[in-house]
Amino acid sequence: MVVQKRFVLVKHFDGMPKEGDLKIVEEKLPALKNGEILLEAKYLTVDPYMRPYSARALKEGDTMMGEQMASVTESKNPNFPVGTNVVCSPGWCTHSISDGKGIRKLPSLPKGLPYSLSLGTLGMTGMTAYFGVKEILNPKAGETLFVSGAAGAVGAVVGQFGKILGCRVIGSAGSEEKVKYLKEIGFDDAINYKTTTDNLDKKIKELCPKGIDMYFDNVGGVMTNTVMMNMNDYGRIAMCGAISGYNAKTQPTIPHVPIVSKQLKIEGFLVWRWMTRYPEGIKQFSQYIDEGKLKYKEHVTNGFENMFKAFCELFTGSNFGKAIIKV
Ligand code: NAP
Ligand code: FER
Repeated sequence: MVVQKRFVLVKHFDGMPKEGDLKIVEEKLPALKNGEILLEAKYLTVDPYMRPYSARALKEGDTMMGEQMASVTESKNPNFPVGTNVVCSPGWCTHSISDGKGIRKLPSLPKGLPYSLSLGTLGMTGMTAYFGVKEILNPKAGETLFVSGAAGAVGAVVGQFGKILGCRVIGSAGSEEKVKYLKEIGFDDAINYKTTTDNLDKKIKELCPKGIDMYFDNVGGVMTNTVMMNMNDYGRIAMCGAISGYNAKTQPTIPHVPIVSKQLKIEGFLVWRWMTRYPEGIKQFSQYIDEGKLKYKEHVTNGFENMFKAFCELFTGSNFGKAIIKV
């Protein structure tokens, strides 16, 4: 008999997620029926989308949603023998029972790369960078790309991919340590937005002397308004996320003037649009990692019980790299 631990939404988030919004529930799982498998989580992921998405997709009492990398520990389904490694979405739980539908089998990864990468650079966040850059921005060599949230799971990959494609890449992030890291992984320059408040516009102009052709937006808010003011005519914006507003009670207004006067093209997107094309992006990024062209950084929290703490850290910038929970 296996005991499942899971995080349940006690109360919808109001402002910053806080203690008491979630609780851990323990429950014995039933014996497997024919066609079913028992999955044991090895790595789980916390992602910013869980904050806005929970508001519209979950009821109080539901299990928090999300992906995990898991192994099959018992099987009554010949397609998933014991030991099969998978990515699945049973939510924030240690064990789950599945009939195998909607589960992605993982190939063995080269050169001892951690399986947690299937939740990051070789998973949802990496594919956000891959398809967001390739399909929405479609960069040309020599163009200037600005990335906000640049030291995060998506942003760091966007910037490195932009460099591989021959762009000038400038990022913004929330600490000196993150700025230093961005330059180490190949960004041409980076801005610490927490210390560049009054002179953000001046700093952007200094680092982007030819203006900004493409903006990959992860944060929204003041950063986005200021970047928009510095875009070239017909600039393209991939609107990926707006974490600065996820806990806010009111939403900022759209800066109409630069959008109209610079004739910007803004496209929002969800990575799930390209779910069936993940193998293409994973193949390309695995190759870049193998060639040393793409670096990855993970922020690993040990212990399932600490998952909510890891989630809250996303909104203070305490994570430095893809936030992963190792069970
Ligand atoms: P992440 O960047 O690894 O972690 C979140 C980071 O956001 C923090 O480390 C923090 O970095 C920054 N942040 C937090 N509050 C902020 C604020 N008020 N202003 C500016 N920055 C703030 O997370 P991620 O997984 O890569 O996600 C980044 C963005 O992409 C999010 O907006 C997310 O919703 C979006 N996303 C969209 C899709 C899609 O399909 N459209 C898929 C995945 C992710 P600092 O230290 O730099 O502040
Ligand atoms: C994200 C922010 C919001 C994201 C998804 C959403 C996949 C929204 C999804 C929805 O409402 O369907 O970072 O990443």
